Amino acid sequence: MSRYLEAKEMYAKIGIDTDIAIEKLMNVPIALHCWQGDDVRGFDQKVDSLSGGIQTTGNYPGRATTPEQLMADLDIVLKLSPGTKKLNLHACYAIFDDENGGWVDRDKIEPKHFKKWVDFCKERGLGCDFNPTFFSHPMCDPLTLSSPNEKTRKFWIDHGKACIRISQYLAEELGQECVMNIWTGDGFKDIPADRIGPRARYKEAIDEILSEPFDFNKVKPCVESKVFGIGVEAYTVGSAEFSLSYAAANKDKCIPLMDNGHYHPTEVVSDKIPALLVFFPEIALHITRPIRWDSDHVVLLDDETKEITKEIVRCTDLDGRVKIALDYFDASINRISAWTVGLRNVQKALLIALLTPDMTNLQNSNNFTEIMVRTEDIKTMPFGDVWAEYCRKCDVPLDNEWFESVKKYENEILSKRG
Ligand code: RNT
Ligand code: ZN
Repeated sequence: MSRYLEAKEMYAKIGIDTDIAIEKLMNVPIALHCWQGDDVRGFDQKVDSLSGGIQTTGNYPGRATTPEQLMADLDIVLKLSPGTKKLNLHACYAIFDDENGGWVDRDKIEPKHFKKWVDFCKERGLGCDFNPTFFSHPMCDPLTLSSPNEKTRKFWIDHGKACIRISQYLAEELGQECVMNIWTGDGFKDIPADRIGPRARYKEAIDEILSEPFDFNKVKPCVESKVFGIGVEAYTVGSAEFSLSYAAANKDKCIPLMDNGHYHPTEVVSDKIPALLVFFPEIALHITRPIRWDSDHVVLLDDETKEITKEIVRCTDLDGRVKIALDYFDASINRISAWTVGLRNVQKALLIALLTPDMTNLQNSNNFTEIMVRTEDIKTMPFGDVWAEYCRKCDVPLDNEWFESVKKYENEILSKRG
């Protein structure tokens, strides 16, 4: 008997149908963040180093510097990763060329600047999420949507509105919803004299952006909170309370987004998921790995990642109410491996969750001993055999079978990039 069939029998004994789990996982879209491929630089500005509260560290060779290179790199990741993928683009990845009139600033970008990305997605059957880029730009003063300077605010509000139109275009062209995430690094390095002014302006600015017409069934604007960033240690305008309150007060046009790198180190997003789902029909996630702070390390198959996916599965049965996206950027290692490891790990964690029996009844009858015993026993079940079967069904390489091809690509292509 094959290892998969043996594993299937073992899982059947604890009430799990592995075929159903595999089938379910295949259809869960996970948004792949284009920005791991070029250290969050994009193509619209000359970026020497990032600004606006985020930072990439490392200087590994082979970063993509053109849309063609980034697309080629993404293609490798797509081939090496099982399941349903979406692309996740930032506005700074607009493609300007002679055919579409050349460069324009961020307040003037249009759907046509993303036509090549639409073609890329169409050819691969992908949906696409989108993000306005409120950082690494001369119009950060350093604030954006919360700036006291009207000209600055208007520029960034116009950028946000342009992004709503582009998101609507992406959703319509690709026939899938487009999650459009609003994150800014607005904040202060030291204790502010005025904490409420920036937040009041931020609220008004997001109101204005969301007054741009869009279909909420197709475009899902989000507000992402943050606790602090490099250079803005003392105060973040879009704090957790601000962002959650904004989303709660604007449920007809906005959903909350939690990035698990954006909380105090002992807080866990896994526990926040069910809390939010009691109040919000839909929520969005950025899955990352914080080490001590929002360090955006590659997602590993660690306990909190598994706890996050367990909650997604328990609370929603993967019905799409939780929008799953990756958000990390490690510039110190091979970027294709970084992308692939993180994406495969989120898939693995979801599969583990699908292979875990629902023990709600045990909890409701106060059988806490049995919950502990069963939870620990599951850890030695033959998960790897089901994962291997999932990879085979998705026609992607198994663990231990893909890294050689990335090394080859590095030798032949990445190492030759200037
Ligand atoms: C930054 C936020 C934000 C960005 C991306 C590039 O701390 O997590 O989501 O990482 O938009
Ligand atoms: Zn994020």
